[in-house]
Amino acid sequence: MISSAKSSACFAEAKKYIPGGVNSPVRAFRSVGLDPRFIRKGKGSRIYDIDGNEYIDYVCSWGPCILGHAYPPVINAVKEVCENGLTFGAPTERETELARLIIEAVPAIDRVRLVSSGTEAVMSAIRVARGFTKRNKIIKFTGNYHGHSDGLLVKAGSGLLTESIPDSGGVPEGYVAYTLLADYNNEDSVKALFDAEKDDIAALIVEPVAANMGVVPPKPGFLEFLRDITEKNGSLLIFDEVITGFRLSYGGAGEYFGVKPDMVTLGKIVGGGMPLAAYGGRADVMGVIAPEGPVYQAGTLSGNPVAVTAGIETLKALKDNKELYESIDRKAAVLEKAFRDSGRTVNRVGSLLSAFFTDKEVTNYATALSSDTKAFASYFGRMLEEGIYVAPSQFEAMFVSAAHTDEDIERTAKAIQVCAK
Ligand code: KE4
Repeated sequence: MISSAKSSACFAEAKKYIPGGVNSPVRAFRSVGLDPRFIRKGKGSRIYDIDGNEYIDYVCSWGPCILGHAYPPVINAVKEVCENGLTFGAPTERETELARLIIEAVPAIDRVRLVSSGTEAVMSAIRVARGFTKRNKIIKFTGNYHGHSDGLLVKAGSGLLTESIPDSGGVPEGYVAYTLLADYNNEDSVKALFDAEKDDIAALIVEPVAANMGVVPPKPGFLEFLRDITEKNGSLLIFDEVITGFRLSYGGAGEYFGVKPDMVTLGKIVGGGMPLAAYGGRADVMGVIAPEGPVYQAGTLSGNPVAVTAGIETLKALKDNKELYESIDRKAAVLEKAFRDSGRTVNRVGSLLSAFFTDKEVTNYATALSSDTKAFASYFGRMLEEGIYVAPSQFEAMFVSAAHTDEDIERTAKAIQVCAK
């Protein structure tokens, strides 16, 4: 048994001051029945907790750390830019540089706004879609998670699934009246909503690869179907690429699948581990945003120079080393095979994967929910004992980074074959 005495003591102390002892629910390890590990440091593929334990990390801060922890070019650039001050609330040249990098990388983005979190990016994109179309309703999919803005906390994934609170408290009925629910990979469920509401659907938002009910790939043709039905009905298609952006390829899921949405939300990797996210899309759609147009969105730290610097250095590293995508995909395939050889259901797209403790093929919310979360909790605990840190939830993804070595992958595959049976 590896010691977690210091983490447990810190967790008890934290709970005196912070609800649940954490600043984001899924970190609390509640669904796996353990005390969370308090992390002291990360370097490359490793994280180290305050009890001195070392782990191979596949959470990667829920996706941002595609280059591994403390990637030197990012750290050095951030250190340097901090010397000039942290924030001005005024435009800086670096914001334009990052905006240009994003627009060059993501086919669907003609113009982009920088914000501070994925939640803020999605909330803003939804408002822009409503402002542009002058329609009210939004379609989302059960099990998709788009951050914690009120209107989207309806049958959402990620921590809401993990904690079995699919509809958050504190959200008045009226706030979700315009949120319509469809079933992922189920074209008929989408058609039915358009048949019933077509003249008032502003947008359909989708995780092009669902990763908040565990990883659930779009079935062949599903994204093309969504592109077609939204276009036919004058609604906007929004790809929530907070996870898939710069992850599936340098151009994200849009490039990976060859489907061009009207808007894209980005987070995680785009900020290189700092609080930075973005939303963008067609020039005409983005033209409604204040001060050019009537749709308001603002932020004290939007485009913060330090966060923007981390984002620029991260995207430059990815842009100059695109072969890393093939490498991390190949490494993830080794883990996928280890899970399959252990009898697990596995979904993988690129370097994103999830193993499920169910005999069903996991293609949507209902089949994801058929997973045995107690069996997952036992697997999680055994992996932690092996020094492998995966997400403390059946309904999250495993992320492979460029820092994971072949030895890391081999050791992890061996641990999977012991722990995931
Ligand atoms: P943030 O507000 O957490 O930066 O991003 C919200 C968000 C939006 N869209 C997608 C597809 C997302 O996955 C997320 C956030 N992802 C979760 C993990 N699956 C963040 C982890 C957490 O909540 O602590």
